[in-house]
Amino acid sequence: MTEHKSGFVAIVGRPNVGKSTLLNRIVGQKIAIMSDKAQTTRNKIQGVYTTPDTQIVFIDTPGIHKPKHRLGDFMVETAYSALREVDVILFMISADQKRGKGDDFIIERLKKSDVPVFLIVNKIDKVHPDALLATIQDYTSQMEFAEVVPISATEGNNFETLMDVLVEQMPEGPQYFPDDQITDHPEYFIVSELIREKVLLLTRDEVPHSVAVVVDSMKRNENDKIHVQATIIVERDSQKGIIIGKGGKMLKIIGTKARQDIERLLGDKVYLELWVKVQKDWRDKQTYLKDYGYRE
Ligand code: GDP
Ligand code: K
Ligand code: MG
Repeated sequence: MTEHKSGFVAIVGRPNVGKSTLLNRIVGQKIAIMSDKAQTTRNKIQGVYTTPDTQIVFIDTPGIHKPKHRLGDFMVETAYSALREVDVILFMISADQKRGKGDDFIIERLKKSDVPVFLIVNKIDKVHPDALLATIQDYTSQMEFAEVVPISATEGNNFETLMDVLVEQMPEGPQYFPDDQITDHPEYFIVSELIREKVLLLTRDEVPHSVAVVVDSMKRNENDKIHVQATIIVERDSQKGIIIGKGGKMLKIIGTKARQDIERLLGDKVYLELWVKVQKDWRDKQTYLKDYGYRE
């Protein structure tokens, strides 16, 4: 009889290399938020992969980057504290991008880590095999990797291989989470991320990433729908105006799109009530971070 294996895996890499896409493929459901905008994923999200003899807990870290303000510091801190707790680190790069300062910044930190690092070269569907080889050579000349796995997170190329080598690296250990649990965050968090994603998508560059969404309550109402009340928090009145839109038009679109996603997630009819609130300079107020869900 083989022993049960379990362990923790951190996915690090520059924004937009495909970390959330891979995580979603692994857990098979939309949890981490995908977007073309950088740093959409702020929180430490755990997706859990469970088979009868293995459980792997994934941590999708926020983009590791040089901090610009205190929220940035906090994000970097969270990312690095996560790295010390794991059994394997997946360093993801995009095959169609040259190694840049952001990658070097991460490599310098990974070199100091005792944890085995896998180089995951994503988006191989976008490049010629020769270019892929050159990229791999460039990275492997920078540091030693326990494994190098080229993949396409969207197409699924080499996905099974990646899972096989990951499972191989997992130490003996118990099943931490029940079979059906794919994230340790309450539904509140996922719902707030879905709403935040819609705000960012629909307002494009007019509303900055500092926008936060807090789910105030979720309960079943008399019409047998899940009644969700949530507040969108921005820093300026002008941003509030953009989110609400002329005659409330924009907020209505945000609400409709978010509701459809939440219904898909919960498998239930949803009544979504959205509020918009201005909270000046909240990014620099460390004490507020906890309230907005940035602490574990
Ligand atoms: P993250 O910031 O690292 O979490 O990146 P995301 O998972 O949000 O992906 C950023 C963008 O790259 C999205 O538009 C994805 O659809 C796209 N993407 C991710 N993986 C692949 C891939 O393997 N091939 C291609 N062509 N696009 C990808
Ligand atoms: K992203
Ligand atoms: Mg992401």
